[in-house]
Amino acid sequence: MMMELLMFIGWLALTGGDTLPKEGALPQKVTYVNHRLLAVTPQNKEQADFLAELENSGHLGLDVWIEPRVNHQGRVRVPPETYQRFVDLINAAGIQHEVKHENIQDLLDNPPQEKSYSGVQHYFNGIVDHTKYNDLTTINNYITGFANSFSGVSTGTLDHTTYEGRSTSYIHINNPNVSGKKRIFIEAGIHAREWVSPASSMYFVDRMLHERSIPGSQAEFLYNNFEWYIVPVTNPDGYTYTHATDRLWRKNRNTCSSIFGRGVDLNRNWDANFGGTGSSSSCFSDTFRGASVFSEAETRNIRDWVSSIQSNEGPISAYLSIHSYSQYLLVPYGYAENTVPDNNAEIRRITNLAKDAIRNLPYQKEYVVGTAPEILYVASGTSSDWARLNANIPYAMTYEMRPDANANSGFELPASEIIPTGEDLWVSMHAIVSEL
Ligand code: 0X9
Ligand code: ZN
Repeated sequence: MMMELLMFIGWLALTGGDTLPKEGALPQKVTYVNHRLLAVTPQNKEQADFLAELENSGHLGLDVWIEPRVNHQGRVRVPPETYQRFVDLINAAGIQHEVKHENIQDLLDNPPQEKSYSGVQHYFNGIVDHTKYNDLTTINNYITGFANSFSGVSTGTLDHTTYEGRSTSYIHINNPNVSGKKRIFIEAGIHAREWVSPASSMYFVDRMLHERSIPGSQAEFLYNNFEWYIVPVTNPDGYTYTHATDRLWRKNRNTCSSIFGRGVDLNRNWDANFGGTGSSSSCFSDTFRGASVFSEAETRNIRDWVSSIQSNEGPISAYLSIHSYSQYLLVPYGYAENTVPDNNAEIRRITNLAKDAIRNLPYQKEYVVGTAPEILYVASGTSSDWARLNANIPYAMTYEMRPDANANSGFELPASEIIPTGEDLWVSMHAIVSEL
């Protein structure tokens, strides 16, 4: 309680209370004027632990975009109010830093432009406008549009409505002329600010449906040999909030028992070492795990759909959770170091083929393969761990899409990179399912 009180006071100091909606007024947009993006590089375990402590305490309002690891540059957003304090603390601890952005609001107002990908064939032919980040209503309309325009597609909404009363749309693609297909589950948009996740999964669906009639195409192969279960926006409240109010919001919008704290990290709420390392019990934290396992409508939605598919239709062969950013392909498990499933070797073999497929595109992007503790951090209660551990799905993996971990644009990936990132997803998914 003392900790929560301290965090609350810290939070008031940071926001000045100005993000609270005034009665009768629309909530103001959260701004990031003079928030800096710092590259921070710990050189030993003590320094890395010190940074993690500063982050987890919540006192300085730090927002970690890339976790600082020993001899690896992390990326941390620091509010102006706590900047000097933070710099003093890390200087005293001997930790190096470099300012990468002086004013993150500038980055959000003027998203970076793409370098030109001349000579590369982009996919523009479908229903969806892939040249911008569409809002929830537009995405949901596209999803309904798929079912209206194509045979073998059914769409609908999942059972549980969210805290703010929204429904969650799904897409089920099932070629009625082929039986015995393997089942693939794609969960995207569980983290609100990771906009390229819903966008690249919509590209994937659009491309499969529009190219499946081309004889010998990859789309034809994907449609004829697999049954697809796809949730493009798993966190509709959070996604809406990032469009309307706060571009950098990560969690859902549930309230907590503590005053003013808001939001559960939906990728800490699953039954996979729930409550363990790499998740927080404080609602003020960006990794708040929630009051109890599966406390949230959004995680129950996926759990219940997966279990109804597995009991009524048959086993699911692969579960893919799509995030951004840092260009990682994270194999199980994330909840502890040196802990892998019995088919670890097979999962890694397949995932390395996915990595190669992405590198062989004209963009030649490098994605790093490993478990979360190996290349990122320990994270308990995540969806893909649950899929492998608890739902017994043989192949489970978490994608971190573009940009790479050193990019200073972070979640503001230029919209012109939606299609290239969608192609990363397309070729890697093709490589994965071909091996199942
Ligand atoms: O922390 C997370 O939830 C993921 N990273 S993100 O920057 N998109 O928030 C990583 C989750 C890793 N989980 C597993 N490998 N299971
Ligand atoms: Zn994420």
